[in-house]
Amino acid sequence: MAALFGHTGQAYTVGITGAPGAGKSTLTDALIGRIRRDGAEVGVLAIDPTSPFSGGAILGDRVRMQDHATDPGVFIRSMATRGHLGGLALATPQAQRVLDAAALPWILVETVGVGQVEVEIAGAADTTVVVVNPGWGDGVQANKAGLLEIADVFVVNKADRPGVAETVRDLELMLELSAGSAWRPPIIGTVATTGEGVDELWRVIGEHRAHLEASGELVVRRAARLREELRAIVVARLQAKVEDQCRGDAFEALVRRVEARELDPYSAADELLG
Ligand SMILES: Nc1nc2c(ncn2[C@@H]2O[C@H](COP(=O)(O)OP(=O)(O)OP(=O)(O)O)[C@@H](O)[C@H]2O)c(=O)[nH]1
Ligand SMILES: [Mg+2]
Repeated sequence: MAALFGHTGQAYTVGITGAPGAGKSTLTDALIGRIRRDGAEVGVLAIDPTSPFSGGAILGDRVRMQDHATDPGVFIRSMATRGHLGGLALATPQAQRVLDAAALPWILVETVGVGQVEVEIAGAADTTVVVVNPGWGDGVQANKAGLLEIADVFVVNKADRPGVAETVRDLELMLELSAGSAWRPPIIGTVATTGEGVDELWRVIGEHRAHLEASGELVVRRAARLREELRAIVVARLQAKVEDQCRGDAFEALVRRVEARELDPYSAADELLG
């Protein structure tokens, strides 16, 4: 990473997140096709935090993106957590950097938007696309999962199914309530399986990028992400140090002295850290 880092910072990252089965992989596949039509190269990270055994979903991603499997302008990598979510939160930006350093101008990151860590990973993109499906309460679910806050663009995918208008209205209402920023997330209907709406989605992603660049917010966002990442690394290192300190003979000896009431726990901690 030390060798690569100086070569990074050029790629633009688009996060694609939403509930399991919302059509994220199919949509990602359609976006790959759209990007390739412009002749640009693209890297894809499909992150699968849910299943520790994971064959299923990752194989699914491969199958769904196999149109592009032999295209040298497309690099697709699946990553699983093996039950260690925190590790994934640290590993994902590193994986993005490898693709960035390889001079891929676009990086798409697919994550399942459930749970705090996943949403955190999903939000660590330049543009975050939140995918929902038609049907009552889907907007509410996005809100509950914390996806509303990280959304730059909403996609109502599976727009070939009934209930699109209600879902759009639902999302609009919630955006109304949380309004206030300079960018209002647009809501795009798509049918990922046929490619319907994908051109418009791509256009809107471009608009959001232009907005971030013109307003200076892109620089601010990226700086905030680096700050958060550095902080997370420091916390992880300190945590490892703590684990190290709190075992072994010296630690056990202190526990015994506390047990014998020779020492109070605070003084014991001072002694250990000193
Ligand atoms: N009818 C319809 N089906 C769709 C559409 N988009 C995706 N699907 C189907 O929905 C299913 C799930 O699609 P995926 O792309 O795997 O969804 P995902 O969000 O990546 O799923 P996970 O990664 O497992 O969370 C597949 O059977 C797709 O063919 C759509 O626009 N309309
Ligand atoms: Mg998927």
